[in-house]
Amino acid sequence: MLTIYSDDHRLHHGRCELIDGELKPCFEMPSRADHVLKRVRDRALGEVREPGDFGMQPIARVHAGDYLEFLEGAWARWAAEGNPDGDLLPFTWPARTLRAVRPDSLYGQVGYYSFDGGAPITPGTWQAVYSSAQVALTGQQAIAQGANSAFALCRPPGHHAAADLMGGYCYLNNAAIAAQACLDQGALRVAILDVDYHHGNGTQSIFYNRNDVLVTSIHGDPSFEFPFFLGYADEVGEGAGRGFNYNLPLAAGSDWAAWSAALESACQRIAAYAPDVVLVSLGVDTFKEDPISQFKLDSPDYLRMGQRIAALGKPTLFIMEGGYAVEEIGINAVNVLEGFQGA
Ligand code: OKP
Ligand code: ZN
Repeated sequence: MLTIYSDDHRLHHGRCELIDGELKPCFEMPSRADHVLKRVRDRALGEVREPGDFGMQPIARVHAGDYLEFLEGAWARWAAEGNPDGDLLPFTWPARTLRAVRPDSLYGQVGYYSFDGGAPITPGTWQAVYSSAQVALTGQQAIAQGANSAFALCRPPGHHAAADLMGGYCYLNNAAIAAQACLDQGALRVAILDVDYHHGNGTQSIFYNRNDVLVTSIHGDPSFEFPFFLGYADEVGEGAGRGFNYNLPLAAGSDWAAWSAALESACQRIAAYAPDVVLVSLGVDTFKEDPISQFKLDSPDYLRMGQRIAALGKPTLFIMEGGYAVEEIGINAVNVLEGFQGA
């Protein structure tokens, strides 16, 4: 299987996140991608290729122009205001009773364009997230040119990013950008299977009113887990999109038995949709040792996950999302890919 990877991910390295009342080093760190790449090489999965550059156009098909302008320019504004020593992080949001106006100040705007305090902007964030999107688009191109599968080793991840919102370590929605590119190049139906432990609120929101992208997601029930405010089972899509969003929230402590039953259900929904292509938002933070998650999957389970996805029999693009048990992230992610190939 072809892997697409860019060293540019290293340009994004947030310092801290606030977790349990303490500032801790960001869980979403560069070594995550290093471990996955090393495992791809150790297992001789296939060629590792640099991304091409498809420019801003395919990104702007998904994200709002004002948001992209903000993201690209935010660090320079922060530095010009004399704050180059700390990451730019929001701390005030337009929650209920407030107005979702866009303030003039950078600090106000970073709240306006985010939904949590988990997406720091650093000097290299724009270049890293731009490259991460290009990695996904290069994987999409490989599929469009006839490959049966490809692995976009994206970092930063993307599935929490909405059309004009960052959050949950995500800035540009790599999976949504790739899905839209598939449609723009002639696909009629794209299915997204989000297996990350966290609900892909950004992906859901981007396609919520549409029936040309089926969004399915298996995740920690938002009644106890981040992102808390989206991802419930009664969110089924709206308007033309009604019936084309399928959430499978699971209880804390869910193991492979519970998880694989949800996967079976998601796969049956995807098969009924008869998509031209399947995009997998591949988070492996469902692992039992993940430091921020509460599912109980074990490394061999990821092989079975890949096998079941392969049984859909569709061209499949895997797009890296989460996974924070850094030592095992490579084993678990590549197990999915090897399970897919071996099936
Ligand atoms: C990203 B992905 C409070 C903790 C919030 C955010 C988790 C984001 C996960 N700072 N945790 O879906 O793996
Ligand atoms: Zn996650």
